[in-house]
Amino acid sequence: MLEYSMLYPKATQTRRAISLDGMWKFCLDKEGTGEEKHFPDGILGKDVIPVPASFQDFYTEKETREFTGDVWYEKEVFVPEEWKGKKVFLRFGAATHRAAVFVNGRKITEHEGGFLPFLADITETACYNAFNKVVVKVNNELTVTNIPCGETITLPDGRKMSKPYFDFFNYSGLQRSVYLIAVPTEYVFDFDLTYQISGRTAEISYDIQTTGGHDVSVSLLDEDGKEAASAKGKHGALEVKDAHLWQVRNAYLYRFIVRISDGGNLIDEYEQEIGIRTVEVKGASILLNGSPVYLKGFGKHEDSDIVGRGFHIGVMKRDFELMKWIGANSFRTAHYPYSEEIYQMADREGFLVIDEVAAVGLFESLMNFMEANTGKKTAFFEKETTPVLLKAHKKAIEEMIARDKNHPCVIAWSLLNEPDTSNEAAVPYFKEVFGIAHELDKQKRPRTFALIMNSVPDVCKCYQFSDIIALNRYYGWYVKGGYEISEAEQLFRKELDAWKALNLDKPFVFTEYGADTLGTEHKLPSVMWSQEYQDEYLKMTNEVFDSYAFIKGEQIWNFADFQTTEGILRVNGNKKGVFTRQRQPKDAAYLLKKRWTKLPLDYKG
Ligand code: BDP
Repeated sequence: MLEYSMLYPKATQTRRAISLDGMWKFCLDKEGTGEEKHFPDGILGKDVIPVPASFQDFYTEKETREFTGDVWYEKEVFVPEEWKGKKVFLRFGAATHRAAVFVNGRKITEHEGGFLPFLADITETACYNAFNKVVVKVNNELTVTNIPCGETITLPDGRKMSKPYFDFFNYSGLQRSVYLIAVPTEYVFDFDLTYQISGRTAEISYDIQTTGGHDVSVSLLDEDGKEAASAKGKHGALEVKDAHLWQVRNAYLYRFIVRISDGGNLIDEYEQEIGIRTVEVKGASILLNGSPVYLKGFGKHEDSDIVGRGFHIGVMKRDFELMKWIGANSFRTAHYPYSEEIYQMADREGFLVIDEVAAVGLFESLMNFMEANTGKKTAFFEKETTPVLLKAHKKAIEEMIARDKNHPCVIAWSLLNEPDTSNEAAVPYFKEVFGIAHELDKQKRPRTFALIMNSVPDVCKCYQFSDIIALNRYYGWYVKGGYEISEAEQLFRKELDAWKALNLDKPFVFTEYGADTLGTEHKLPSVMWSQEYQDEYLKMTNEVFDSYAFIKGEQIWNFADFQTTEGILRVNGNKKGVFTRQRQPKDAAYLLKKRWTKLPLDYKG
């Protein structure tokens, strides 16, 4: 059961939502003694920092950028008098990776997991018609008992350091919007929608949860604001005649309005934009509204200059414009659930989203994706701590599905990225993780996980759990790059022939493939890292994709260059972007645009 409502904050006739974005007081807690020093009553110093943002890239000291431990935020928040008698919450879009929230010196709540929202109920603690001191302790230490996995080491001089088991910078802080919200004591807590389409008529079955027993009614408005259907009761169905379907890159959004009332008195009202569409996997096809779709697009990151992993509304807009320009129709939220505003935009723009939980780094090594190649025996899921990790992982899946289930853009759940599946110990773990996703998602969307390059047919013990087989493959980069690319192609085809021989009758999607490329490098003839090589690599890869009928999608790694931990394998970040980190095209962008604008939506359908 969910601890709190995951509905996006919204002002309606009965609700209020005030954004607390802006400057917050901020300090690092180098000794980790903030509580002893009474930080919950007020933090140290006068420094202020923007929210939402990662804290790391504002400062000029390396010690701050690399800081691992507790950081503290503080803001004075005015709670209006007229909210007395309502439920009042603080709502954090995310706090990476864990947080404790204090109001007027009292601890209200804690939350574990850095990429999903949570509420702090301040109804009782808040001082009304007055300013309240909100203090948040955020901790960014990595462990193997929470996702994403990694370690925190201590350097000889006593400073802590993050050692991610994954390939992106450990950005952290209050990276998403914070709201102060008020809802009636009896309020809409959650809802589930499922769709059935027959001919021109759609049936929307709905299931509403409220915190009380009063009557519920629902109404559906079309894009002109006309009522398309309505019904009464917490559970029921809406029949929509001449329904406008939500289609790929051609979205139609209805407004779904839920009301609780007591006779003529409105108790609560909530509304959300929804899209009528079905999604399923049938044989080797991914079907949207019964028609086959071929995925073209990216593995992305929430990552940009200055704000790091912080949600930036302008960067989001630019990214969607670039994705449209290049002819993409989909992306995977590698490697964590993204900011909610991004799904709202994908709903509006008609993009297909593979929604990924932050289960990355489930492999026993530091640069795990490199070590996978060595055949080293790891058995990640056999640790004593595995049950603790599993619990956190399942909770994150529950929160992700609760948050994202009513977005038409979400067509599949990715439940892990590149886990260790070479050992039987992974099987019971996968069973639980795939089981809970199926149970919680009323739309029964397809589930998947991204297979690391050593997870080939005779090694991987878990691909049978996937409804869509998602492969991360780097033939021509980590395997036989440069002048050896012809051999890379042979090995690539050999692996795909082995998958084909299994006759799985499931769709395959490439959720990663790519080559690091410096936006500044040109070389004729090509060398690895040059833009010429990225093109050469893509030509080879695209030919391979085109020769196998069961490949139903290509999501290149990565949309844009992104920040990673420093090291010999990364030149100030991962440079596999088709766009630079500043969102300008590399040569490969034009090659992909040419291909993707031509490939029909039902390619190989
Ligand atoms: C895969 C990971 C991804 C990395 C990518 C790479 O899923 O996070 O960034 O490879 O090496 O292992 O570029």
